[in-house]
Amino acid sequence: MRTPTPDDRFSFGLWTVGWLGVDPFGTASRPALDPWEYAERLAGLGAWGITFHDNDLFDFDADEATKAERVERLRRATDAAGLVVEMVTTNTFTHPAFKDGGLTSNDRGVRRFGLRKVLRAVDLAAQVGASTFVMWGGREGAEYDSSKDVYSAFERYKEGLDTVAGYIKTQGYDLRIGLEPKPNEPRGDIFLPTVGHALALIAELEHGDVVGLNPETGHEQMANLNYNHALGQALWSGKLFHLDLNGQRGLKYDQDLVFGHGDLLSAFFTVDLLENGFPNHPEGPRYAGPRHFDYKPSRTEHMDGVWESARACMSTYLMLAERARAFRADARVQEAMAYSGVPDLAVSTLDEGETAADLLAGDDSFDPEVAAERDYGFVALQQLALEHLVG
Ligand code: GLT
Ligand code: MN
Ligand code: MN
Ligand code: MN
Repeated sequence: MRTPTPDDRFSFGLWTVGWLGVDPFGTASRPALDPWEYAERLAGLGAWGITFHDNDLFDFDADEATKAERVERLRRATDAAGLVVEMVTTNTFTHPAFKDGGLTSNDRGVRRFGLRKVLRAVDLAAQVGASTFVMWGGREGAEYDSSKDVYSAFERYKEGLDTVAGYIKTQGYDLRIGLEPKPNEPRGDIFLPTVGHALALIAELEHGDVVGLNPETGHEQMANLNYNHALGQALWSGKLFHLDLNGQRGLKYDQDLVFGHGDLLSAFFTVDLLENGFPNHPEGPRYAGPRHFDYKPSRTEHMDGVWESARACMSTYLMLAERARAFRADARVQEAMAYSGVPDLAVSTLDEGETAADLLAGDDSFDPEVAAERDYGFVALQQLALEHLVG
């Protein structure tokens, strides 16, 4: 398999390779490096970009001078390594002040503090040239139904998002917000549990035009949902601004495995969609953003394993991309798709100008008994995908 290059536009959160293995049951299993050291190593592996939270770079209580010094230090390292900082986000989940949320905490003081922290991170994102600002509301939620007025929570969520999106516009920043859904963890239930919920909130925003999605593989799968349908609907809505690729096996805690180490067949179709577009609409809408990984190198691995896992994310993606291209180019696949009626779904159901009344008045020579006998051949088509995947 070829080595990744910046043209592949792979990017990593600094918190991914930088995860020390701290979990609810154990302390760190690896030493900490400085942010610029992670960045340099990622560049050496062929990554194109990095992403970070404000507090991946400087401590929660850092003074202005320290912040500026560390931002400058990272900037020198990324410039020297030819890395792009493509996305920045805010940590509104680690500090216990955020235990009931940042933008939707019952405590108004916390909400004002949280919003200020987000706005400062937006400035930082613009300063380092990021094009996406992710908002993962991991603490926006509840454990107990008695504890939240959900109407008020959505009023405050909307108010917060519109304040941030409006600020981006007023400042003239070339930034778009990517909301990241997740059903639970760390809260018992998180608001915006799925891509669909986030799309519905965006539709209510005043500045929704600059707000879209950052869907994560494992987060949709934790909700027992189909990640590729989530990506597809976000694309169809013009809202797939960014993504977090990783692996998850079933309904359990957020595993954040290496991309492909969860549901491999689903990962194949994720890459197929990203690389080849919709089968009936290869011209678009297409996802043109970074191939961004948000995973955790398992706690059992030391530093070699960290770099190995980052390499694995990229090489799995490249292998799947090659196989997905071969899948689409295979004449047997095109035939199977035609037999399955995949292209026919692109044809509008009504004739041009035809109304519901026309349809009702029209001929009803259609025989449902004949349609009932149709064979769709979906299994054969799927097996061709599997052949390409493992062949
Ligand atoms: C956190 C979370 C991720 C989000 C990050 C952005 S932070 O690690 O689990 O899924 O993408 O805030
Ligand atoms: Mn996750
Ligand atoms: Mn995560
Ligand atoms: Mn994520």
